[in-house]
Amino acid sequence: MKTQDFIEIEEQYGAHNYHPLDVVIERAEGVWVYDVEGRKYLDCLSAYSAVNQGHVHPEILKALLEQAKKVTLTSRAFRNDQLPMLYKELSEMTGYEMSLPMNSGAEAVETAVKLARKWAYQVKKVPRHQAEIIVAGNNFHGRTVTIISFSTEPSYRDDFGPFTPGFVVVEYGDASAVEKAITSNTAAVMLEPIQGEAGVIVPPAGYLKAVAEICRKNNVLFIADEIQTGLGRTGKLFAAQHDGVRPDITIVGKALSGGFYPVSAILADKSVLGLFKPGEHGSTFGGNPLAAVARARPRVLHEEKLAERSAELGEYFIEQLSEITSPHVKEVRGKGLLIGVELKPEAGGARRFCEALKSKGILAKETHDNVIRFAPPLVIDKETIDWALPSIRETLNMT
Ligand code: IF1
Repeated sequence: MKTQDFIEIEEQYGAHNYHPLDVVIERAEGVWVYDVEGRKYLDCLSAYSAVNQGHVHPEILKALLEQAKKVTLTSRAFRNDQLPMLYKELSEMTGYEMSLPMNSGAEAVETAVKLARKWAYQVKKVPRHQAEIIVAGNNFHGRTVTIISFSTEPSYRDDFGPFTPGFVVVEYGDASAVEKAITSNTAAVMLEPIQGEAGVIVPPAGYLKAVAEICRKNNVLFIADEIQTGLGRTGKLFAAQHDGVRPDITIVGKALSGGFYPVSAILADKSVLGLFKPGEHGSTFGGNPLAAVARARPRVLHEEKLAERSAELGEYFIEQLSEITSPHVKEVRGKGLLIGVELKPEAGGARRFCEALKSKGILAKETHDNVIRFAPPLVIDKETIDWALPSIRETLNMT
């Protein structure tokens, strides 16, 4: 079957909850993906930063296959030999005392919301069911009803009410707005260290540090959603580290499993994560032995110095993109290999540029109407970036 055949079947039988580029991928390796007609593309999305270490990484594949032959799912009703080791290795890698594994990023965000509320009632003595969590405008933390209850994007929330109460939205990047929004009922502040979906919005230097200090002074938990920015993507293990901040709760997902299998987790110290008692939270697949792939991922991150690569090659990529003269580009921004090219409103939207890039063998995706996101796997090399630049330059100069 050809590309169009697959598209027609997908359009007929599948819900239309996405508007994907018309490329039908059948295999991938490293930074390259291949469509059903044998065409090769440079992946500049990395499945929204879930494939940081490159597609089908052999070491993670090996871990997955070996485990899949032994046991894939025990549930948490029993114990298994992979979960304790994952807990230990996550603690050693991140410095947090404990973790709680889930599956999707949204589930981990929901877990963090529940934990922050529990901490408010049991530790801070906030009156039960009065806890407030401060979030940022233009946030993206997932698609569950509670999470979209605090989204500011109409298309993510309009037809999905009634909404979960207990959230206060403040302007991103303004620490004083956080301070003004804190009340005696505030349990936590939850932020993306860089807002990915909002268009790779990098906050002012010192913002996260100021928010963390405000939280500390006001006995409020600071929660960082590092599902997209974490695990090397921005040039450090966690993006919050660029501001020298250690959040009370860090949420990870996506690249935690290298894109092989949905594995997410929240990381915290015992004083917070120790509050969950048996039976109060969980999921069928959370912490299953197949999540052992998540044990291979940190090894790869460390062994292949992916965070360092992201910092060095991200700086180069941003520098080269910034030097492109184009009538359409408003701003190039980002950190590490999480890069956004914002186009001027008169450029006619980022989608047509992504379509043009596809025709040149580069897969990038628009976020919000005017931003092209460039986020290739962290295993990309300078030669491949240099290969892509002429096509990107040509595309950014199309009429
Ligand atoms: C979609 C966006 C990116 C995330 C952060 C939690 C989650 C995500 C910071 C939830 C997920 C994905 C979801 C996917 C597209 C993609 C996305 F455009 F939607 F926002 F990356 F920017 N926190 N982001 O980025 O994790 O439950 O998906 O595992 O829903 O369209 P999830």
